[in-house]
Amino acid sequence: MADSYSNGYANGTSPSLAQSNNVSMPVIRKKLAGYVGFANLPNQVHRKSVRKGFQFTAMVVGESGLGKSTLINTLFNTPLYPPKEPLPPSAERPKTVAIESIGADIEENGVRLHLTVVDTPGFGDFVNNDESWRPIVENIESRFDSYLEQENRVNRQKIMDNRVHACLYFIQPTGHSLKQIDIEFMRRLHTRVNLIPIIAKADTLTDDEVRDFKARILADIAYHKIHIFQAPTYENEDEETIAEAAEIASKIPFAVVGSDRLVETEDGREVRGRAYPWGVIEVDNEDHCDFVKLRQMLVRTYMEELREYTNDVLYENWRTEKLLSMGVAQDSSVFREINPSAKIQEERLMHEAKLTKMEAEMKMVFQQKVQEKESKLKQSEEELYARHKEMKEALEKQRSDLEDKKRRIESGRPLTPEKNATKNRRFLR
Ligand SMILES: Nc1nc2c(ncn2[C@@H]2O[C@H](COP(=O)(O)OP(=O)(O)OP(=O)(O)O)[C@@H](O)[C@H]2O)c(=O)[nH]1
Ligand SMILES: [Mg+2]
Repeated sequence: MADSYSNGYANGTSPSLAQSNNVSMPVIRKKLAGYVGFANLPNQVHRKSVRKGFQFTAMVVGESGLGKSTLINTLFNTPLYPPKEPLPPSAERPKTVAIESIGADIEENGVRLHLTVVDTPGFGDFVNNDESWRPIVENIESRFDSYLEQENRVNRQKIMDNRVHACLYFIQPTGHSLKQIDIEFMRRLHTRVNLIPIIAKADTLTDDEVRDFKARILADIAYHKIHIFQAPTYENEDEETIAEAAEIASKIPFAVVGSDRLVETEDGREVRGRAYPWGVIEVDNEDHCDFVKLRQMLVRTYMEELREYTNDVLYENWRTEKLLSMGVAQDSSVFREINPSAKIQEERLMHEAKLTKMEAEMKMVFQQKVQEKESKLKQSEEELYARHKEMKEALEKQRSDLEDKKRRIESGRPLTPEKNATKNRRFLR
């Protein structure tokens, strides 16, 4: 142990080599000779996040009376929603989907959670429900907007995360299959929020009905290519965690029963549940409904995953779309992961290409100059040659004239033979 530590590089890799070649650098596993202290990092993170507290925003969507408020009260074991006074039949009912949000600070074993529940009463309650999804999409996007605006501020210290991290969609326990409004809603929302489908008031269906209903819902969801939140699994995870994720996944869509009242069972226990003449349905009993699994997914095991997926995928996609629609182009090369050795190689190739180009340009300029010089020389040579020929011809002519003269003088003929010839001819006549 001490050896490998003092030697420094257990596999004999020298530091300079390791640094210069850091891309393919092998991971060096070493044992520590003594206490360093970073094993305490998770505790530091734990302490810090406990001090800061957590923020979580859940949205509930579904027709009126499906038990949304009751389930939220049951989930967080807090009476967030007081019992509702039923409206008299003559009362004016709202014409649109109203969106209300309630915030509450709850604490469990010293861990604080700031919970916001966004309720959407009125969804699906109208004669024409075609556009019911629209105010909900707008609400989700306006929360993204406000987050983006905070991110763009100079001071980004205190960002309030009001984005919706999960949307519980309540399906009416008809026992048939999804209704058009359910499909439309999920199709519009699945790219903006983590959808968690729920079969409301599952106590109104028998076990077989629940099983068949679930299968039909899942088939509809798959057919319409709707993405619902799935518990993620990672490599190297222990069997227990993988089994837990599979167990949760197998319960989707969760068939739940909500109740914030305590009732007494036949065997004298006090439980949260609903009492019927034939017995008690216990909310927290896994044999009775999927409430426990839903709570596990939403709160106990995957709250952080829901927040992470909202931030890293849903919000990021929305942000990209928004910026693109505003005409801000993204330089994808900036976001590409940079491999240093590939970068060096790329720069070297670029440099070489630049040199070759310069060389070719210089060669071309040189050739051009040579060609110009050559054609100039040729031109002056031709001119010289032409002058020379001219002069030669002139001299030749002079010489022949002189020789002619000489011959005539020698033969005693007059110098202007033409004139004499005409005279002679006249004389002969
Ligand atoms: N059988 C049964 N009844 C339930 C369940 N959950 C709630 N209820 C009852 O259904 C009624 C409506 O419950 P709420 O929680 O007010 O329903 P809601 O979806 O919030 O209704 P709106 O706020 O009007 O949209 C109440 O009388 C509840 O007691 C359940 O799981 N099973
Ligand atoms: Mg309600």
